[in-house]
Amino acid sequence: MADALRVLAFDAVQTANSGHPGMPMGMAEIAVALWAGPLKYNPVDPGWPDRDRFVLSNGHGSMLIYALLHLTGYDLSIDDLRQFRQLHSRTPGHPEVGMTPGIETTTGPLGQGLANAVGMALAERRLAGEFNRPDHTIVDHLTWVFIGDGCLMEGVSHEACSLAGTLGLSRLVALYDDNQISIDGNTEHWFAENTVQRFEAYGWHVIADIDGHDVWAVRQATEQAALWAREGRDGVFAPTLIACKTVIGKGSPNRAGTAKAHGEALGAEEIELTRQALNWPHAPFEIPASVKADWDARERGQAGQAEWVKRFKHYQKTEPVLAAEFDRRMQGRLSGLIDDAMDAAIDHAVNQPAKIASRKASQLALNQFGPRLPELIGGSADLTGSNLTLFEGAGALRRADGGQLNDGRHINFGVREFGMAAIANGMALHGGLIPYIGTFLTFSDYSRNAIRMAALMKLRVIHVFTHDSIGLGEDGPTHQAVEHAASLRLVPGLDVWRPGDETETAVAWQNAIERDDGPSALLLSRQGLAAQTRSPAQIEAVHHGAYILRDAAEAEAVIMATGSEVQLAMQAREVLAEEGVSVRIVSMPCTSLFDRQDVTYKNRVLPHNLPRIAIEAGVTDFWWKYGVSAVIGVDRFGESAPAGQIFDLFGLTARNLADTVIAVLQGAND
Ligand SMILES: Cc1ncc(C[n+]2csc(CCOP(=O)(O)OP(=O)(O)O)c2C)c(N)n1
Ligand SMILES: [Mg+2]
Repeated sequence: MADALRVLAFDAVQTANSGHPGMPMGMAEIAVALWAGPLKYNPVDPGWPDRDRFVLSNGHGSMLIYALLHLTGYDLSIDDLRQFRQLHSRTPGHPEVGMTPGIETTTGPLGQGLANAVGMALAERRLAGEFNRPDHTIVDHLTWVFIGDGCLMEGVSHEACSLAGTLGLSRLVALYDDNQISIDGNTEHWFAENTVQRFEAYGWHVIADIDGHDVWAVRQATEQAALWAREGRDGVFAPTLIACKTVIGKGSPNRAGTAKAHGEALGAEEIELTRQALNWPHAPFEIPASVKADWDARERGQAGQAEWVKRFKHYQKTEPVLAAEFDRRMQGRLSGLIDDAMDAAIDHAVNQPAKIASRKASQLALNQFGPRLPELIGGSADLTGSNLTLFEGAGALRRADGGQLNDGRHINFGVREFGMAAIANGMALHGGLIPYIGTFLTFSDYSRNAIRMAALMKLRVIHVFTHDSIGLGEDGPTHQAVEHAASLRLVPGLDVWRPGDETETAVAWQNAIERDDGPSALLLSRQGLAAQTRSPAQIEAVHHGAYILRDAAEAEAVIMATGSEVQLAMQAREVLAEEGVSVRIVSMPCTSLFDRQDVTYKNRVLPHNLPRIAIEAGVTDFWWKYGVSAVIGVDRFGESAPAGQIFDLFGLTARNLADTVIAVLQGAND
């Protein structure tokens, strides 16, 4: 069975003349042990809720999972494998969720799949706590993840595995491909720590020194881990690492054990030698019927799922409300309560207008959304009191007895921004939860690639980024975001919100929650922002991403502003009015959403015949795409000082904005 995986992998890589044969060849027996062993899956229905989750964190070995999916009976044909790495094929270079049935997460950026798996295991326990009842265990699965040396070298593996150990996520099992090879060669020169002791220090269970080419040995280890997952090991509930000694490219006489096996086609000659060594006489992409029959997991999968369906039907009878709620949650549908939450949030903003920071406004909105939407689960990277991510009644999520989690809905992620973001992706991928996570905007760089992955995977993950500009003041340039709003807006599919007051913040939250095809980032101020008044129609218009906040009958120019600069624009408007100049104020809390509006709306908000002046406390480059005549912003790092002084220093004042408008108008009239 293992050789079928090997051969499919090196033949597909050879056909594409690109890809990674070494890892699939080295992990073939481990894959057999798990996929023909304790892994719970149904090729006929890849999405059934209580399947085990399987993550290939060392995603360069994508041919391993494609071969597995094909052989076990998923809807992935041999022709799909022939198309490996070709345009629009279902077998892209690295596994991509949504492209291929059975792929649970997009992997390739090393280490993140492992962190995703931690998020999946966390989601499983959270949902088990919510939905399981005595005698009704409907959430009861494991998360298995393959990892390589690269995953373990990446810092994110430390962040995620440390937290997984602390939370005692026993249903997480990692299988480590310990082949001592990465691209540059033998890892002894750059990766020499004791991995077993490292994971023991995290509080994991470790099964060490397994011969990764001995299917029986690996099978025993996986079954042991599955037992510990549910019953604990001497009363201790912890994730398990199974460290398997392997040989990269195993089976290839001349490439095995060398870095050359990692990412190069074997070549016709070596393939011939490998076929001989494996005693595999069949042509490329030809799998003997007996081997296929051994691999076919459809019957077993159907039976496993049927057993769960029976249990679920019973649950539906005795717990009909919970069962319906479980269905709703796993399908990612929102309940009507979101409208009540929104109405309450807007009511508060409109009827009790106050100068508050948008981070505070965010918490007020969360206080409405959180209690009504049980799928919302939040957290912060050790900045809970600053990010204001804790809503009333949320409680802190903690490990509980017997491998359970308590019912807390706020996660203290610790100072682990990247891990937090990748874990949140895993929670969203698992289904049943909408994760939101917080840190300072400037540290979005730490989580950056996980944000990108969320956008690539179209995941509903909400990033709460507070302290969004020089407006945070005395903490100085290390903490003051300057380029971050603009640079996050460059990520395709990420909606970046920079709301200007409580009303816009509530709308931002609603959009982020309702959006089911991508992540959102909410950029929020530390400092208080004046509340603006709006008509009901204007409140509706916030949902367009940009709208006319104040108009003038004979407007001569448009001022475009976001976030904390909306209030400055409004002040400048008054200054200009006194000097006989009328301007329109356009608030642009979410530029990408505005960009998606129809052309008529866009032209109405930003008519071509009026000059545009933009103001935002960040780099100015972004704004030129809107055909502006001038931008006031911050094109260098900030300063450590009280916020007001820094705003003055950079000319982010109503006076300077008014003067700039006048200068633009004079220039236009010259
Ligand atoms: C974050 C990240 N950095 C770099 C790479 C490029 N890369 C792909 S595989 C690899 C080496 C991985 O070594 P290992 O996990 O031991 O894989 P093996 O060669 O054993 O298959 C590197 C550096 C990547 N995919 N992701
Ligand atoms: Mg390796």
